[in-house]
Amino acid sequence: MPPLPRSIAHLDMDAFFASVELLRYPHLRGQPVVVGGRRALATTEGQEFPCLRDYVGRGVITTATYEARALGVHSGMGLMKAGQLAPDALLLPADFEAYRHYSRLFKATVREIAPHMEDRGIDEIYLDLSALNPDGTPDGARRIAQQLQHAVREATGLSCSVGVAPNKLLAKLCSDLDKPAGITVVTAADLPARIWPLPARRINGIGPKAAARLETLGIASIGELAAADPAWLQGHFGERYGIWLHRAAHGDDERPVVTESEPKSVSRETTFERDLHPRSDKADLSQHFTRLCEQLAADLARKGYLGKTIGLKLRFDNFHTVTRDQTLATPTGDAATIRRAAGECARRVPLERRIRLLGVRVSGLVRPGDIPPHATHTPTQAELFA
Ligand code: TTP
Ligand code: MG
Ligand code: MG
Repeated sequence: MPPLPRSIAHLDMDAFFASVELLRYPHLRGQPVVVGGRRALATTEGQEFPCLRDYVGRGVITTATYEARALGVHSGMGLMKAGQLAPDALLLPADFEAYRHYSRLFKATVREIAPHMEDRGIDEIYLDLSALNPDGTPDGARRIAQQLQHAVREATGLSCSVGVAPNKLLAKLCSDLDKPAGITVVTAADLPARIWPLPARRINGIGPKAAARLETLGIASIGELAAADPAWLQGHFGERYGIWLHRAAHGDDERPVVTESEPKSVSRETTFERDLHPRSDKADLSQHFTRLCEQLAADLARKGYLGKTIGLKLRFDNFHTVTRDQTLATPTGDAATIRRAAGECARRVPLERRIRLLGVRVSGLVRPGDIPPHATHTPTQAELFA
């Protein structure tokens, strides 16, 4: 008998940073509010909060309430541009301390109901509900999702949206379909009717550039992607990404929900605004490369790790991706050491095409205290019995 399909949920908080701000300023509920900018703005006399129309600068929107989104503004949009669309929207500065507090709180609440949880960032998690919903019925999944939403609201005052599906890929896509405060449950049988009509870019892993490239090839919907010949996709997008696209469109994803909180690696990657040429854009590339290593070293320091294996990832303009790695004699957290090792990895890659993505990864992680001070030193008998 084949195993029952898994019941995987993706839970994502609604307009997270803005919703946390509304807990503090409940009288702003129902109004367009955006979070963004570097620092608090001065308010005009008589105003409690600054309005977008008063903003001058290059800041961008971090997030916006659904009332503000209805006016056309969204995360990533310049605040001045947003000010033209929603001049009366209120602008609040970000308070990451508060967001981290509510992030921990909602995750602890969910974990009490569904302990098989994977942390995916400040406002989202995956859950494996298979044990809680042993028959795998959509009704059972919906009941658990409702219970989760209720518990999160009780504990935090915040709303979230939940998608439940046979795997992570579909669950993530579904949690976004009925925001805010939505619950979307799909089974494999629902794929043609509910998933295939959606635009391909809804799939997590198909970014704006890949979506644009698909569109020029005549593929706009997930269904059209599913119908495309996998070999043809591989021809256009490289062997690995091509087959991944084919499988994703068929709702195929076996990745487990990983509960362990200890990371296996720490990585940073960046997709360039325009594809960079390994020779004519060498200086630019090198600068990005160094910055990536510095950010990675800062991530390691913040998380409290050193790592022994330095990995490099390059994706070319034809979407072909290569990785190389190098293992050092001793674990490091040093930006220059990481940069040097990753640079050596780069020399092992034939660089003949423009580069669209550059990534650096450090794995083989250890806590600094776990490294014996003289890892290579073997004590002598005399030392052992001293
Ligand atoms: P998201 O879950 O992407 O967005 P959201 O929670 O604000 O809204 P939605 O209801 O659509 O889920 O991101 C979570 C938080 O991460 C968001 O509140 C602010 C922050 N964020 C950024 O800092 N920059 C960004 O570009 C995005 C998209 C989010
Ligand atoms: Mg969210
Ligand atoms: Mg999110």
